[in-house]
Amino acid sequence: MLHMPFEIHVGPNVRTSPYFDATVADGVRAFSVYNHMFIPGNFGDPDAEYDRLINGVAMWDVAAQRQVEIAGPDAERLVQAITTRDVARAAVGQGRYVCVCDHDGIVLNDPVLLRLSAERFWLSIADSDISLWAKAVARERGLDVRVVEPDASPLAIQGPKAMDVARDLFGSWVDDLRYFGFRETALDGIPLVVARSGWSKQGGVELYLTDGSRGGDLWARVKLAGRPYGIGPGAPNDLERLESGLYSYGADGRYQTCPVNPFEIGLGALVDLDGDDFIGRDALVRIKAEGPARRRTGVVLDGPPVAGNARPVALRRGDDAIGVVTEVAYSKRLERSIGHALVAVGTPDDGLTAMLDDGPRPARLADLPFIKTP
Ligand code: THG
Repeated sequence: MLHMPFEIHVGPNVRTSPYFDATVADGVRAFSVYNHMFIPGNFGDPDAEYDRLINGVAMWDVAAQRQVEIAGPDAERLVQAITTRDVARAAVGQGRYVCVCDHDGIVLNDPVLLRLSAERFWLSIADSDISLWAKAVARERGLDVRVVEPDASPLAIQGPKAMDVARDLFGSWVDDLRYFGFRETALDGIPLVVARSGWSKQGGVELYLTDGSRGGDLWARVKLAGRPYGIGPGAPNDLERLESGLYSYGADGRYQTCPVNPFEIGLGALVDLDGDDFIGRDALVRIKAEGPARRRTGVVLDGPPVAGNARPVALRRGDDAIGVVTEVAYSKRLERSIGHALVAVGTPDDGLTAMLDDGPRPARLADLPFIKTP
């Protein structure tokens, strides 16, 4: 990991999750901050945490994936206005991966959209303040909706044995959920929403706890059900997501520091240009017609295993800056250092140099994903 000769000061302005005490009791060793909330970063054993995700089952406090609830007679109109998907086609009980873009087509967030009823939606957001955007658009357009942060806190169960745990907890109906499908239910009187989703390509569910006072109870219940399968605590895994090609809002783009549009990061399929109007549509029509100038790609780095990076670094070809390497990690499965990069379209695949903090590294581009999961 990165050498950090300092601590990060945190105080009461950073919010805690309903699972916070449980994760501390289970040995969390590092937190990050996401949506102004602590999110576990690791539990001190990166190899074991990665191994559980790839070969077993892991449980993650991802309550910092906050929900923006949009409810009321004009809910569908507001969700349509602020997402790139054709929301009329979103069914109750079926989630969808969506983009929220600004008027220039820049990605502000890449949430999971859940339609809880005809007039009630959740946007399960990545790390940016979408409730502000949603509230402002609603009021400026005179829409009859409420935009609130509900008491809803996801706990992810991920890995090849995750569905075994979910089945033991809820019953065999969980196997019938389609990807991003969900259902409201309860577990020992703990109210929650079970969804077939999670920020890995290893499969599993997310439990959206809807009574924040029961976080410790739910954590304990999942831990108990997972014991026969060797469950252990973990966190969204940067190495796995790099291998699997998942987009990370914040790492691979952020509207303030590294503005990107959906077409250049490989999320063009989330843009429904044939459906109803939405904010950013005109810009995205133009960008699609012109062809994006950059593209997100994999990158392989030569030399000893990389330590990880604290910030994006330049990617060069000779003296030309041709892009940025957004995140790197060493993959034991691939026996190489890999990363994601944003590069100018037309850049040759090899003869590149990644300007890592500890020195330049020879690099070449590679297709995403590095590892496909069936
Ligand atoms: N779960 C929930 N909320 C979230 C995330 C999550 N909010 C923040 C962040 N993650 C949102 N971003 C993503 C990014 C990728 C995926 C889900 C949420 C994902 N992608 C698959 C892929 O790219 O292969 C499937 C995409 C698809 O089928 O359209 O799962 O994880 N609750």
